[in-house]
Amino acid sequence: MEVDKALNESRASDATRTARGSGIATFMGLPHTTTLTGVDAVVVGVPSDSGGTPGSSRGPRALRDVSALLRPANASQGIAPFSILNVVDYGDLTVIPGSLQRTYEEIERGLDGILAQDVVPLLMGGDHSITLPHLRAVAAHHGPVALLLFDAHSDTYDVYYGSERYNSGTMFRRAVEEGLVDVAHSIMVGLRGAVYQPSDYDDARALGYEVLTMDDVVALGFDQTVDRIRSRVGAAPVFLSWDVDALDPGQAPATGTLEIGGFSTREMLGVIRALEGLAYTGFDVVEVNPAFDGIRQTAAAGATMIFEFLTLLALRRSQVR
Ligand SMILES: [Mn+2]
Repeated sequence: MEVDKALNESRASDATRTARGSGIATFMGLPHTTTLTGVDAVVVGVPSDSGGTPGSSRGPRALRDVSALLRPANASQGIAPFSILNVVDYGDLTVIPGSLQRTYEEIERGLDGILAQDVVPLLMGGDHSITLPHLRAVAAHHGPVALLLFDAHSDTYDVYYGSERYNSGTMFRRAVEEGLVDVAHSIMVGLRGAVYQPSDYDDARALGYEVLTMDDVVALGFDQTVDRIRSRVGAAPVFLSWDVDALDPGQAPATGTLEIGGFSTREMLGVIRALEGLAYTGFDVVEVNPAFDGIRQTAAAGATMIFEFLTLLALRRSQVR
């Protein structure tokens, strides 16, 4: 469908035309609407911390606020994503503080309406537990998807506190049990830090995931890391989940779990940009916790990732057309 790309681009944030940071804080100044005719992708907030780290519910507002610093074109990738894609800020999905199950129902319902119109959702969390209903909604429309996870943690534990099956540490086990992910094409990247048992990563592998710990990434180098990801995912529809704790806490300190020895922002940009051409069906950026974000560097990293993900979508769209 032809859309008025020039109009869309002119409405994205551009400080040569409108003072930076002026107006209501939508993501990158994109129009806020829930009318999706002609829309290719939406940025949507999920201000929930009912599944994990208190304070991450403030993530969407922080990401929108700092996104005023982003300019609309990507020189590294040689593309102006908003000249290819019609993107809007959909606002926030409904969440029910204290009720993760009702929050999940709302997220699934909200995303179903978006996906039914062939629109790619980019979610701003929120704690990482929101990824399970996101995967449910995406799998309902696309079938099981390859999970591409950047995270310090596998989040494949079975239960916490004896019987708690749904939280920000279990969703990638639940996703396998529910048949939401195509594990044969799924890969987890950047795992590190102290674990509960030495065999924790083997538990993730036993579920079928390929696991590249941060030690593996360093041993392989970034080019080979990208090769491993690309060969694992292949042509499968892919869901990219990006926990900000994949970054080193020295550069992204505002998150619930500080695991030293992570990706630098520079390294992460290189890896993400090299992952163009994959068949992306959904993205999320989770676990930004603004209360700890001294100079907004963590939110800036998260917002920039959303921009890079939009760029990946635009590149893919320009290749497929
Ligand atoms: Mn994590």
